[in-house]
Amino acid sequence: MAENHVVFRLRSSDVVHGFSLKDFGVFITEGIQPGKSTLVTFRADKTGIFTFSCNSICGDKHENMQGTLVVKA
Ligand SMILES: [Cu+2]
Repeated sequence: MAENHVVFRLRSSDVVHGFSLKDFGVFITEGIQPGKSTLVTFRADKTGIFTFSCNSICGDKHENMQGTLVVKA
């Protein structure tokens, strides 16, 4: 397995959420169902600071559901 192969296991404890990491072409379209794990894999083939966010309308705080992924060499 290559060093830059990344696996995220995404889970929700309340409602259906989404996940988007557009810089690496990652888009969860079927939603992250509560109580289930959704695996996301991608190759972190570039370094930098990248934004990920929820791409499923999940409630009042949906717009705040984002974070940063830091990929270092
Ligand atoms: Cu959301």
